[in-house]
Parts: sequence; C-alpha cells; structure tokens
Amino acid sequence: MEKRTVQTQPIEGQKPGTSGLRKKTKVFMGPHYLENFVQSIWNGIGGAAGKTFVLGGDGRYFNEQAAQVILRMAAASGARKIIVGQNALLSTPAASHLIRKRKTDGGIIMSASHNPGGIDEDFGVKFNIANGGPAPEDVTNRMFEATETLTSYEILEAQDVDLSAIGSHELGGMEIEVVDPVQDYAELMETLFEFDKIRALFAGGFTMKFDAMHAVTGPYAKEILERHLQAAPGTVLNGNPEPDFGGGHPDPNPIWAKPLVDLVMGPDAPDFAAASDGDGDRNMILGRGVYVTPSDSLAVLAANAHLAPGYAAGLAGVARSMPTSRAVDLVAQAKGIECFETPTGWKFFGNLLDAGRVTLCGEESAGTGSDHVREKDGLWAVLLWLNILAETGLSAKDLLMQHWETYGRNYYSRHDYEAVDALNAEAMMNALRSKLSSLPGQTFDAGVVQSADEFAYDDPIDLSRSEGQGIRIVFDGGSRIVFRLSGTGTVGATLRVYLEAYENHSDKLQVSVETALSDIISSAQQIAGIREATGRTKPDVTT
Ligand code: VG1
Ligand code: CO
Repeated sequence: MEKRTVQTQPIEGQKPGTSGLRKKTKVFMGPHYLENFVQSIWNGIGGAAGKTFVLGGDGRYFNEQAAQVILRMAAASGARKIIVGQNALLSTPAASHLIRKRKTDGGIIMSASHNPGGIDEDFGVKFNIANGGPAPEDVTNRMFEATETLTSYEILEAQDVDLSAIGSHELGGMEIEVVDPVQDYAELMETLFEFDKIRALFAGGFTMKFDAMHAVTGPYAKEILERHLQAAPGTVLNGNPEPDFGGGHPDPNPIWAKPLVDLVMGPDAPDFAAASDGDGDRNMILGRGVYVTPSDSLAVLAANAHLAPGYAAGLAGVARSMPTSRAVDLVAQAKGIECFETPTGWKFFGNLLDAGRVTLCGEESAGTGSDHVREKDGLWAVLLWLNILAETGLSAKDLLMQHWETYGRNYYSRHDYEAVDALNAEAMMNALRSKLSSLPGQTFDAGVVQSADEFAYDDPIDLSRSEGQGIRIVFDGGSRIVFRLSGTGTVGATLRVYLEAYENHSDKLQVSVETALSDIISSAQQIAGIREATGRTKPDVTT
C-alpha cells in the first residue's frame, strides 16, 4: 500500500451551494474532480490528520466508488478513523446523528439530495461539522478558496474495502468501522416518540403509505414503520434504494410524487401518507383527501409537538427560512416563544439549535427538523405527525382544518422556472434590485406595496452576516412575494418565486390555492417581468 502525492490544478466552479457541491455525475467522475474537492475539504478544515469522520451517501450512481476514493484519501491524509454506513449508505439525518453520537470531527455525505441520480444526472458531496450540521459559510468559503489554489492531493494506492461487511477494517493505518446505517437512527426515534401509542394506532386499523421514492429512506422506513411500529407489510412503497431512483426525481412534492397524491385523493385513500427525498431529509405529508404544505406542516408540528414525549417540555423557539410561509410565526406568537427568520439552507439553523434558542425549524421545500440532529429529517417529521394523530385521535385533515380555524391560513405556492439562461436570470434579479426603493407605495393587483428589500441575515449567535438572500416584496394586508435563485441546480439558473397570502375569515379558508393567490401571481409578473426574463409562459414546477 503506497501513499501517493498526485499533482493537480485548480478546477473551476467547485463552490459549494445551498447544500454542498452538486454537479453532473460525469463531471464528478472526471479526472481529479472528486479528489480535488475532497482534498480541499481537508485543507479547509485544517487537515484530516488524527481526526474521525462519518461517511455515507444516498446510494445514487457513483456512491460506493466515491466512498472508496474518500476512504483512500482520508487514510493518506492521516485520518484516525472513518465510521461508514454499510454499503456506503447513510441518510442525511442518520449521518448527522452518528456524527453527534460518536463525537466525531464531522462527516462527508455523498448526495445531491432531491436531484435525480444516474450517470447522466447529478451527484454531490457535502461536509458536515462536528455538531452534525452542514458546514457554515465561513467553512465552505475556506474549502472553496482551497479549491482555487490546490496543486496536489494525497491518496493511497490500495484495493477497495469491503463495505458490505459490518465491523472493523483497516486501511493504511486508518480504522474503518462499517456500521448498520439504520440502527442508531431507529433507536434515537424511539426516544422521541411514543411508539406504543403509534403501534396501537396501526393495530386499530389505521392505514398508511410511505413512498421512499427508490431512495435511501426505504430501509429506514421499513425498519421503523413496518417492524418497530408494526404498520401493515407493504406500507412502504418503492423501498429499495436504486442508483437512479427508478428513473424519477426523488423529490417529495405533488409533482414528483404525484401517484401518492392521487392515491390520497382517490377512493382507496389510506388514512395517512408521506414521502421522502433522495437522502431522507425531506418529507411530504398527506392525509385522506388532503395535502399539507410544508409551511403548514411546520406550523401544525410547532402547535402540537408537546404531545410527543421528546417535546413534552415545550419548544424553546422556532425558526423558518425566509421564503417559508409565516404560518409558524403565528403559532410562536400564540405560545409566546421566539421565532427566527433565516436564509434558505439548513446550515443557518445550526447556531440557533446549538445555543438552545430553537427546538423546531423548517423550510417550505419540505424540510422539517428539530434539535435531535442538525439536519432536516424526513422520517422524524412523519413520526411526529403519527404521534400527534395517535394522541389527538384526529385525522390529518381535521387537524389541519382546526389549525386554520385557530390561526388563519397562509395560502402558499412556489413557482420554479428551471434551467433558464443564467445571464437572463441574473439580469432580472438585478433589475428587481434596482427598483426596490421605488416599489413601496406603488399599486399592483395584490394591492399597495408596503415594503421591498433584499434579505440579509445577521446571525444572533456568531454575529456573522449573510447578504443577498432573496428579494421580498410585502403588500398592505400581509401578502408577500419572494424571488431568489436556487443554489442546488446543476444546469443554468433556477428562478424560485414564492407566493403567500394570509386569510382568516372562516368562510375563506377553503378556497383553491390558485384563486387565493391569483392577484399575487399576476403582481409577480407585473413587478419582475418573469415571462420576458425566462422565456417561459408558465413555471416548470409548481408546488
Ligand atoms: C433547495 C431548497 C432549500 C433546501 C435545499 C437543500 O435549495 O430551496 O430550502 O435547504 O434545496 O435541500 P435551493 O437553493 O435550490 O433553493 V436538499 O433536501 O436538496 O439537501
Ligand atoms: Co435532501
């Protein structure tokens, strides 16, 4: 086994986005591409020598090959130990938990999350720090700087390690511990929720479908839902992780998980249904005859989390990403707890969670989580819902309706314009930026603009500032439009337009979302000229 120093050159564009570095799989498979980035991770964190890391991924194409490269590079750089999920599998929340439980120095997660997988689709790598959460911006900036000056990387010449065998292995003096990817996570869930009550719910005939979308949550959902909680066999659909996720988009929303939505709206609807994404950190919640928007789900969970044992003491506070609807703010207000507004991306919740300022947080993109890990967590959200349903005896639909009766309803939708020309998208954002100061007072279909600004976040814990986090336009009466460009796409630019309108008249709580938002939607066009900038007459994806 020989250690080699390989000469290389900086590769352009290795800047981590909202959640790690994501590129086409073939780009990652190109000469030195993965190696350069991994060496830059080590360089960005002050070296790997003597450190212990967790390693795993969502099982997409190139997952195990990449794991072998990362192991050889960790060994060559003097890492002490790597804890790796069997067959290089770990869901993102399970990786976060392992990093924390085993008090490691961090971990590498191989995933492009909700992006499709396969040789012609996407791959990704992200680094999580010792608190289990995504590396904050100062760390990712250091990694990026390292990619720009890299001249060589260290790698071991060695055979592949057998990652199918649980137990201890050795590679060039480094220990590799292959662990069951599910067990520790399942144990953690049992400490948070009342499994007996949920078991009794299923025993009483409650029916559920969980769509793992051929991605990593399959083994977790089967173990927890079908074995521990004894939900009927077949509750978990598409439960075997596949390298191309069965050819689909592993993104749990009404577009990409349409069959599940059709099921709950049809005559054979189960009582409850849910889905998760490629790496298991997102969730979609459905009940018989109802789709719960992620923003509403966060609010419902915040209002009822105390019904689960893990949250019986109440919530310290809540946080949501800026584009997420303000439904949870109303719950926080009623409970008299703090509510924080952060930029998009889970890395911004880490400090608040570490400091004990918030217990629950969430994003409109189907991410919900708590202080049990430092990532969003798909199955956790599903289990919290189940615990609440078991405790209240309500259906998902009734729980949501009661919530709206109490707090009012934040009608919400996101319009995505995908893979548009990047220069045009930037130009549109710049044009918007330049007219922000003149918008207040102007009238559009949605009414008079009350405020217009570009969101910047001052972290209350480490006092760092993050600028350019989305343009928001608020109307008299509280309706709101947010514009931002995605930081996870791999082709051109993706424009996200977030639309929200608040309603609390009891006879207007059941209007269709399109109707409730129509004035906001036309105002977004009037203000930003979306059609002209994107060349599209309608969004590619509406969630
Ligand atoms: C998107 C979502 C964001 C989420 C991120 C990672 O980012 O909007 O809320 O945190 O994906 O999710 P962007 O920059 O494309 O809007 V995951 O599950 O893909 O890691
Ligand atoms: Co994800």
